[in-house]
Amino acid sequence: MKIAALIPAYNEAQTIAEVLEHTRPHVDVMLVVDDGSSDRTAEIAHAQGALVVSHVINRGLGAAIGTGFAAAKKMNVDVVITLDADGQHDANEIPVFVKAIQNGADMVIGSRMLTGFKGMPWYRRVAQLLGNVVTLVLFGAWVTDSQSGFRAFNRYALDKIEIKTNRMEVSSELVSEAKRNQLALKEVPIKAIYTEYSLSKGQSFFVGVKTLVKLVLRRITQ
Ligand SMILES: Nc1nc2c(ncn2[C@@H]2O[C@H](COP(=O)(O)OP(=O)(O)O)[C@@H](O)[C@H]2O)c(=O)[nH]1
Ligand SMILES: [Mg+2]
Repeated sequence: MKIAALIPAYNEAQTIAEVLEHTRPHVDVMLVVDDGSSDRTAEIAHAQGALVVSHVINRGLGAAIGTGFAAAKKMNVDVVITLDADGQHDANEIPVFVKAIQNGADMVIGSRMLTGFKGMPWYRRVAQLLGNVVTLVLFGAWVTDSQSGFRAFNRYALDKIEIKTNRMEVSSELVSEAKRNQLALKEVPIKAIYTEYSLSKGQSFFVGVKTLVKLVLRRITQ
């Protein structure tokens, strides 16, 4: 089974090397989609042995995941694991995702709620829960961590999922696509690591509101 890590990264030069070091032992291929970073993200990722695809301009998380899925399919990958480039995910948990796929899941979401939101600031918990409710109301699919970036997809899921959104809406869209395609969706508990760095760089309340509006538009026009 060929396993690829797909790491979307936007200006993560500070953390990408460490993320790749921890990811390397668990996968066959490391794919970094550098989304128009203006820092040394691409260069560092390349030096760490990752395959790097760069967007010329910043196109957003959804576009980056789309680029990564296309590359993974071309490389005939069996499983894609997405994880964040800012060090918020523990790559040592990758085998849990692979196991869930081996046990029959098409798509796996790492859920911070299943570990009791440990270490997650309260305002993030609220935003997180809101994301779940919005995903349920708009797309009729309930998951306990709709905004999680730690996920796994098998080849069947990669072939079925169509990503049409460009930015942070992609997290809810992936859940919606799982439902539309009747994918076997499983959740596994994950830790989330909140450092000062990741919190200062993370998405703001304003992005949350923008994402909500785009999701409503996506729902209306689909
Ligand atoms: N490709 C791409 N990735 C992004 C963008 N913004 C954030 N990311 C990546 O997506 C992941 C999660 O983003 P982050 O801002 O930490 O979201 P949060 O942790 O949910 O607040 C990180 O690996 C970021 O590097 C973007 O515009 N394009
Ligand atoms: Mg983050």
